[in-house]
Amino acid sequence: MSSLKRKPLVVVTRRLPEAVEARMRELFDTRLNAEDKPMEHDALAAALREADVLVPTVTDEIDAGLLAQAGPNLKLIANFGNGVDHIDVGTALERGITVTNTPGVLTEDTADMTMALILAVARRVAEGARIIPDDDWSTGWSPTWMLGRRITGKRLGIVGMGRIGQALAKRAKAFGLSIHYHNRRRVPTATEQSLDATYWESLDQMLARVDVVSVNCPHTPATYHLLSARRLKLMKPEAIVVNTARGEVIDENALARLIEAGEISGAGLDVFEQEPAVSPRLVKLARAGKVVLLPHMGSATHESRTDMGEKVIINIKTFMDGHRPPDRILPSML
Ligand code: 8YV
Repeated sequence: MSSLKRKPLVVVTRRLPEAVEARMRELFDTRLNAEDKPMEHDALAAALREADVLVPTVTDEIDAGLLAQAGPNLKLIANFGNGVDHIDVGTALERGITVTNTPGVLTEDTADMTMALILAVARRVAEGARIIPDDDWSTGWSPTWMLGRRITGKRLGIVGMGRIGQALAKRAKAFGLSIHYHNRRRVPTATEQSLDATYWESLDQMLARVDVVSVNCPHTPATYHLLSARRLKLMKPEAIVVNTARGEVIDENALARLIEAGEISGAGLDVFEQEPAVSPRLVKLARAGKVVLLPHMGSATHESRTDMGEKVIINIKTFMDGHRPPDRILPSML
């Protein structure tokens, strides 16, 4: 787009790290959300009507109805976050609105959290961590108490071998897990070799053979309930599932049902189908020590969140200077 004479009006829907907000205020006519309350539908509509640039997060549902209310100035939605499934990107693009995201900078932290969930479920870390504060350790140590499962020597099946999937594979390999993966496209041979990774064209066949399944693919129409009830039933009863991607990729009800029935051993979930609402069945399973539930914390480090903000700024600045922003979402990615 051609450069504006005035500073662009940038509306940020949630509070961002201080350094990011300060820099945005220097560069743009920035409207911040000091209270950090999620913006209601009407407030979002008003922002879309006025702004040159909107900076939303995963907590803002930017659907076709809202986009229809966008004003003529809105030319860029610079999402703070990698996943853009909360934005109707197709409609935005049709209306001439560019959409960008923040890939790459949260890869390592999200992979760390995935590994943490695998360990937490297999070794009962969350359950164990509650025992001393709850004053429940009166009987002391016992040879047969709080036994979990060894992860070394087990098979990990990664669903989605993008940046985060590969970063997880590196970590898991160091923990002695063998790496298996399913992806739309097979990754280059050199990548497979460096990770000792086995490709499974058939997700069904991989699910039946691994001990840990990790979801690391984006949520798109093609991945909605990819782990359906039918597929989850293929898993071994001693296997566990972890998800740090998007809740919608797993049929959450089916997962809860299978864990309740002892047909899947447990799960570690950082994301949910109806965030911030979490199914009471999952909460009950968490209380029973069968699942570990985290409130969408995969990229929650000071470093990731600052770097994500930096990416948002670079995307806005390059766009406003009349160049293609580095992290555009292209129709082929949807
Ligand atoms: C972010 C995420 O915290 O980047 C993503 O896709 O899921 C999270 O790591 C969130 O999306 C920020 O909007």
